[in-house]
Amino acid sequence: MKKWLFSTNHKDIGTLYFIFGIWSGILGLSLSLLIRTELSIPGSLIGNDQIFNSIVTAHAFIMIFFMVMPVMIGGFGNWLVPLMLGAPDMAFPRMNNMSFWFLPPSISFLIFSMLMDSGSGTGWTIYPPLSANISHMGKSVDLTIFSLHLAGISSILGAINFISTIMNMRPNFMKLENMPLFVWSVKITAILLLLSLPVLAGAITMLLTDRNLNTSFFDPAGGGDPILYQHLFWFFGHPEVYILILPGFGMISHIITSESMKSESFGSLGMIYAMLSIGILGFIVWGHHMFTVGMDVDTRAYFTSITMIIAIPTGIKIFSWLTTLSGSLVKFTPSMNWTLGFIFLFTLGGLTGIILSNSSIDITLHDTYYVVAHFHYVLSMGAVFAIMAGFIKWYPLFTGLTMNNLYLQIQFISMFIGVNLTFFPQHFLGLAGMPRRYSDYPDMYLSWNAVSSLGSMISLISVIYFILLIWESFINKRYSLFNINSEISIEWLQTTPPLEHSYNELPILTK
Ligand code: HAS
Ligand code: CU
Repeated sequence: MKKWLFSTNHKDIGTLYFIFGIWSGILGLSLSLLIRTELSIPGSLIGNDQIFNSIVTAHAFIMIFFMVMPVMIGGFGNWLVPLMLGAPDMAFPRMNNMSFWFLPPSISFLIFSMLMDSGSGTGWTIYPPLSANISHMGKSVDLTIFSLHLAGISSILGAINFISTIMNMRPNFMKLENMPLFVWSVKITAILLLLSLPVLAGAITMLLTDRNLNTSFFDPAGGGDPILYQHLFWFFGHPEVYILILPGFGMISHIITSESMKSESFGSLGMIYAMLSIGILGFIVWGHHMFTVGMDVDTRAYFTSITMIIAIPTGIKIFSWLTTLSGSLVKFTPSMNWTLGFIFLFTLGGLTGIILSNSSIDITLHDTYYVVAHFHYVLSMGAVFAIMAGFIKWYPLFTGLTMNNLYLQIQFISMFIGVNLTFFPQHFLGLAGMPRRYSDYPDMYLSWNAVSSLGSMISLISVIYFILLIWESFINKRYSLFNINSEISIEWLQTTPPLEHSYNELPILTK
């Protein structure tokens, strides 16, 4: 057995998370292409709506829990937080390894749930009564629930580890307001995880007992209420969307500051308060996902207003990034391309969020492709662009190698075109009333769906190209001269555990 699989070293574990996240990302991407192929023209390709819905469900779960979260928090968090703090490792190194190893069984359960019985065609929200026995008999939904339990345990352990590390392993001279913004972003993310995941765990456990032990928490026939599930789910679900983006915010701050050759981000204290406000407000806006359940008008007014307030701290972040950039000579390096793309497209996605937060507008837009367009702008072009920016920026640190800049430029342009072609037309489809989670549509929606599916093919080619670029950097062995701290070499990946190198040995230079 390879020793590094059970390593307690934060960099090894970070690398494990990256490998896992890339693997899941490819799986999630494959599922998305099945979705886009089914929807490329009217009529049926897969020939079964339940299978289509299972694919949509698995796509969402895999991208959220097994791609974005492991890469951002597990990969970047593990690699960078101890280094930025000057700490020797995470506070609980063995628990860190355990956090990782909860994920492979968890994703296995999810994949089995897709393959067994008739699959979980519930959507990632698993709303009862659709997810109850009456509509989903068999074991699929139970397996999905177990999968979430395991992923949840993994994240809670990780969150405890990050909070402990950041609070206890800082050097004495590093005051909280001087702590790097990425470390702040991970700390706030970890607190969000710690407070929101147990609520999800409670909700899905109640669903599990409703399904298997004859309870009726969500079943009106026994005095329960399906709306209760929605409240519990979204009390987790909304903080979750900020969990997916906050570490990205942190990375973007570092990249902008370093690429514009400044010593500090504009208004770093303001950035900290902005992230804190986003984190706190994120817990009290969940009702904007439930405007159509029949809320009274005062509650709708409350959720609309409080949701809109989040635009203020988010605007503070956007404008602070732009101010940091201002006055510097902007060089279009690959990680800068992704960063500028992030700022532009995340803002676009944020603005459609503000439109959706109007309860009366949301009554017509809820469950349409407008919502799908909104969240893919903030996720596929927000979270994923931040991941790409960070991955390229710190690639020499992670691997000791450099990627080819020209190829990366081509890859950025093709991906930028691909994702925009995929998701921009979905605004029009949504405004025209096309509902989400259906495998077929009337002919009037054909043109924009065809464009969207074409875009997804371009993104696919671009992602394959990116994987080839990683491979290319490995076979051409372009060792990085700039990152003397990087301990990983190809030889290390094959044999030597990293702790045997010391910082002074410069293993990558002496090869
Ligand atoms: Fe969202 C649904 C509202 C941010 C992810 N969101 C989703 C779903 C996901 C998701 C995954 O209120 C679907 C869940 C599902 O499966 O059903 N979202 C917002 C708002 C923000 C927001 C107000 N979302 C995110 C982020 C995500 C994410 C970040 C993940 C990374 N979202 C909604 C609503 C729904 C929703 C409704 C439910 C829809 C439905 O019917 O189901 C904000 O955090 C965005 C703030 C950012 C900006 C841009 C930068 C700010 C500037 C300052 C000036 C702007 C001003 C606004 C003053 C606003 C530049 C002016 C307004 C104009 C229109 C011009
Ligand atoms: Cu929300």
